[in-house]
Amino acid sequence: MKFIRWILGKIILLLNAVFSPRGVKRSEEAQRSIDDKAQQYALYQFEACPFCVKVRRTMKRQSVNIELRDAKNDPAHRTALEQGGGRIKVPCLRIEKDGQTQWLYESSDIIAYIEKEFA
Ligand SMILES: N[C@@H](CCC(=O)N[C@@H](CS)C(=O)NCC(=O)O)C(=O)O
Repeated sequence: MKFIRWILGKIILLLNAVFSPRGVKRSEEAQRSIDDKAQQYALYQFEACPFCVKVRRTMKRQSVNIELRDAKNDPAHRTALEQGGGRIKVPCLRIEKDGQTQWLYESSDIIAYIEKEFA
């Protein structure tokens, strides 16, 4: 079972690399402003999780460079996700806004959020 999951993960990563979406092109200034805004966010994720791949593809499409935090292999990020968000489930978007921290789970909610904030 673990081996099948590993193989599936590799296939997902390969397909994602081959069919990588194109990012939207902005002026340098507009992209700088998006990059500044993206610093308020961090995406807790597993590299080969299909739901995380879906979110990363949206980020790529929107040319949004949100920091990725590996919650599978990095114990500090894993603990931060568990303590801050309340559970180990990925993807989870950490949002730091107006001095408040919010943890958004569910890939479809994260995608809708990114599209609304950055499109
Ligand atoms: N409905 C969720 C499903 C997310 C999900 O099942 N994520 C798996 C990884 S692919 C997970 O976090 N499992 C917990 C674990 O493996 O510890 C979504 O769309 O975000």
